[in-house]
Amino acid sequence: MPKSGFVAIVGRPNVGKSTLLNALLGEKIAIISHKPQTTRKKALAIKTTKNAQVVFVDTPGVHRPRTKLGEYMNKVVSETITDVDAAILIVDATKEINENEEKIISELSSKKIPTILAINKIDLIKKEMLLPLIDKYQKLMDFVAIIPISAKLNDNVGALWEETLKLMPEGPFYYPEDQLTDANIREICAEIVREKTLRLLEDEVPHGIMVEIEEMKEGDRLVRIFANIYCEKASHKAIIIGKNGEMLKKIGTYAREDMEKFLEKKVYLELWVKVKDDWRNKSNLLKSFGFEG
Ligand SMILES: Nc1nc2c(ncn2[C@@H]2O[C@H](COP(=O)(O)OP(=O)(O)OP(=O)(O)O)[C@@H](O)[C@H]2O)c(=O)[nH]1
Ligand SMILES: [Mg+2]
Repeated sequence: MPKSGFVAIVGRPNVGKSTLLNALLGEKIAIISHKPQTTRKKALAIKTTKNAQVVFVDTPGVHRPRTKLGEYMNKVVSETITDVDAAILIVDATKEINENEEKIISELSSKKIPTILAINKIDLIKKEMLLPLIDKYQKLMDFVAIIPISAKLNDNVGALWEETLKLMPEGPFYYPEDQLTDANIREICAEIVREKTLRLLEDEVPHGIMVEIEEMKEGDRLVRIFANIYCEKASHKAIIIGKNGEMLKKIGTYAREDMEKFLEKKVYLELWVKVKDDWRNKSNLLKSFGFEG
């Protein structure tokens, strides 16, 4: 009998959840940036071997919300935790534990979710710091295992996979063996554009950005993609476009390069910047962008 199950990847913002997801899969499914609150919706990464299928669920970082979108993001985490066979809690080895982690731990404990603690970014600390760190976390919850990793360098991610497998119940596969994610091509392309804005723009501007693929025309060798970048204010629009359109050009160039790798075809990309006033606080706009509930 094969094994199969769902595993939530949870933690506060910026600890490396999406980086780990990609490392586990060996493919770039989720976008990554050095800014907190990069991930907004849950995303599935499906890893299938001969005898097992594990569906990892990437989640937004748990934080103190300041917008309706933030509230939605936190809710996604709570709902995800309710519905999984196990969880991986990721913490950043260079950071002190804070109230967001305490909140997640109390939720995992009360729902009795078997949880592995992954202490990430160990490439940034001295080896002798590790034992005291493990000791500290051990006192917080009865973790199934504590595994130090570097998601970015793919260090010890294999050990984490082995521990995860041990927690999976017997059962049939949920998805076709060759499926890697539940996200569709349009969603991934929109996320690629958003990733570039997060990497290239400063302060609040990228957090107020939403990307929508308006049209995608696929030919034999070329894919034409037309996308809208929505932002919250006219002043943000000017920043996104940049002097002589240089910023938008940069965003487009980097995004196109990633899309070409992902789609394995040449891409023609056209980006338009539009303003949607304070959309992160407007229920109807959030809904139209797919942030349901
Ligand atoms: N040095 C180091 N950096 C890492 C490691 N893992 C992730 N990072 C970096 O940490 C930053 C955040 O990574 P993400 O994967 O986007 O973090 P996240 O937890 O998904 O963040 P949110 O989606 O905002 O909640 C990026 O700059 C990553 O390159 C690691 O093992 N070592
Ligand atoms: Mg993320």
